[in-house]
Amino acid sequence: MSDEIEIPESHPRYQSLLTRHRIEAGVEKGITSKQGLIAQGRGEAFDYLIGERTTESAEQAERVAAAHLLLADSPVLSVNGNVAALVPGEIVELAKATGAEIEVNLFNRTEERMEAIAEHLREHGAEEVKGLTADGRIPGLDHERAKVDADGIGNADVVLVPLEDGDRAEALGEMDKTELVIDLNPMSRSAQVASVPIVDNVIRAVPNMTDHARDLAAEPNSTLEGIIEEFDPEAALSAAEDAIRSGDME
Ligand code: PTJ
Repeated sequence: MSDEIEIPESHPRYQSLLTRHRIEAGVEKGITSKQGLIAQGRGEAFDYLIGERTTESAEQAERVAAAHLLLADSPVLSVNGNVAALVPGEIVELAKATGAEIEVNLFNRTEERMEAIAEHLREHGAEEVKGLTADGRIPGLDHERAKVDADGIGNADVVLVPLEDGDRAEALGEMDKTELVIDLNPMSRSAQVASVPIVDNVIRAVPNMTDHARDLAAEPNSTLEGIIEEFDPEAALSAAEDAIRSGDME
């Protein structure tokens, strides 16, 4: 199965069908777990209620997240099986725009999937992919999920964790790292513990963050710090929940 299929862009559910196809192709390639299909279905339901668009508050969170990545000493973008299937090239672009490392970090970790995802990212332009050394540990988690690279997520001050499971998001937060979480469910534990919750589809959020990073790249640190200080994660979560519950398409 190829990564892309012919869907006319005029189709009313174009994005959704393309996304589904990418996830399906990810499973076929041994990149995405079967649980990833279920996670995608849950995400789609929230996206449908949000109106399959980037809300104003998500756009703002994406700008704040870009500012965090630009200011960080050691930023890392964590990639799982869904992210690798949906936005491999876009993650590489974001890493280049912000100077971040890319690390594969899986909920259902197997060596085969780790290798397949690293290879897939390299095919999409990644020069270095971390996660395979696994010489660091996230405290308070069971063995497989806790594995990280000591000089990657282990040492990071800012980590982007798209579609994360709640336990690990919480454990990473307890390591005093600034966590940027992309999750369509504003009520998920990952979104709730994030320094910057981005309630948007990863296929829209990642390229948006890259655009913001490019836009902000020449700004002085004081401007980036100002953007970060103004951000209120509680307000962002409330705005997302309101959009979902009210069905208000703005
Ligand atoms: O590849 P692995 O082994 O690391 O596993 C990855 C999954 C996603 C299967 C694993 O982390 C998992 O089970 O996650 P959860 O607990 O199902 O959480 C996934 C969250 O991401 C849910 O809150 C979904 O609503 C949300 N989500 C799903 N698809 C998208 C999404 N958020 C943004 N964009 C999406 N496309």
